Amino acid sequence: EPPAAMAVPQAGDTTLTLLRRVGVADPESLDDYRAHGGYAALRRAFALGPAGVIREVTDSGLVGRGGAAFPTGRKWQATASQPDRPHHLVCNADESEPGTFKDRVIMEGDPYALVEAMTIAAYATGAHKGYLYLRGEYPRALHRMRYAIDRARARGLLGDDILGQGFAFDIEIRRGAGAYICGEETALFSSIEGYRGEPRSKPPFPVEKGLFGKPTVENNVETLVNVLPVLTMGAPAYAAIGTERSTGPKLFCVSGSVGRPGVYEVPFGATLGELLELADVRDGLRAVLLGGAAGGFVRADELDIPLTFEGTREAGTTLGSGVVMAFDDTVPLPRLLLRIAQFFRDESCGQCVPCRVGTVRQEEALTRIVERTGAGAAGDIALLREVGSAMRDASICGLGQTAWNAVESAIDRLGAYE
Ligand code: L3W
Ligand code: SF4
Repeated sequence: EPPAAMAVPQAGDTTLTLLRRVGVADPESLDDYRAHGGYAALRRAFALGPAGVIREVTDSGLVGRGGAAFPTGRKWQATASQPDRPHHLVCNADESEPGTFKDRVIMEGDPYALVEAMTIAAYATGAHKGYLYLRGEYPRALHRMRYAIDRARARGLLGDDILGQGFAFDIEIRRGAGAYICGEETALFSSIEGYRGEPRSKPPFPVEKGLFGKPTVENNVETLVNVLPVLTMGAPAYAAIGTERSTGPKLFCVSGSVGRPGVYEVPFGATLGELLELADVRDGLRAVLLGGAAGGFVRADELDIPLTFEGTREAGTTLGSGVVMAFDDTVPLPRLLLRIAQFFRDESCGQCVPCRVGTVRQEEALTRIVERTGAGAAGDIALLREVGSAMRDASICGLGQTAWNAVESAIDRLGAYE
């Protein structure tokens, strides 16, 4: 059994939308991909024309799945309308948020879907070159994507005249080298351009000045593959899935104290508790980390939170990129928080002071609490709040802005040091 299928406990469920081919179709066979509905979306895209595709994506309500939920149609329209040429397409496959492994499952289990989706995004936004920035620690995904791109090219589905429609597009893979920060969209551009992976200030946004200073659409893997059902079902049918403000299906990466960890597909609006039931949550659940290291903890008595962007925001937490990490009461919370802080200190690019210094101060304070070497937890918690708010307010990019989220939520919602 291929590992991708093992990571998808729902594999074979014919009601799935995004995961329906994973573990079912042979990920190396283009014929199998087509036999399971592949390339119907691209044909519809050519029939609609670029403006028609953007209209359909806008009407579907699709928003970015990397965590920030920016409307995909608006991003595509903003790039398509730039007079500056050339336009570029970048697929952010540098999946590195702790607890996130959904993009990996797509690339390993349904690689042609990403090739087709990138082709549609390029067609809609006027790009002829696409970069797939792939996390360096994903050798199987690299192999599968490289193979799929080569096969698609050999069959006229990439190259100078795709499906005889006169549209030229090709994909180049670039591998990350292990830095979490290169998943930040502008650091990723710097990395491709051959510079250090350091984020740039926004605006200008990538849609205007992105890769090599040119208008660029950058989307996450999961965002792109959602365009396939948008086009095959049509925008109204797609928008009917989920809730009014969070439309479509969503992938969640469930791990920790559960019997069946893996990637799950549920419509937006399912509750946290329903998702954890699917994953066979164990007794003694104490807390759930939502949204990854950059997200926040919720308590075991808050499982009725609806998994939507608006529902998690109202509950004072975040959906992020879809991480659901369950912790039972055997997990030593202070050590877990220290581990998260070490991650951010390690991964800070060091470019701006609040994050470079703040992540070190945060780790030091959490170490003193764990090792009981300070003057008492209360003083260190006060220091953590001060450092945390400086990082949140004054950091250049999301890493520094969110580096204190998990610790803050553990103190305020879980009473981590009481
Ligand atoms: C045009 C405007 N474009 C914003 C674009 C912007 C970007 C997107 C979102 O991610 C998330 C965080 C965590 N005109 C625009 C515009 N845009 N205004 O919209 O932008 P932004 O800046 O809100 O967020 P971001 O920095 O792209 C922050 C999550 O990322 N995170 C980690 C994620 C990890 C993964 C993974 O491992 N797969 O996704 C860490 O913070 O949830 O919400 O494209 O250009 N006026
Ligand atoms: Fe680098 Fe941190 Fe500043 Fe982001 S917030 S630019 S990771 S130092």
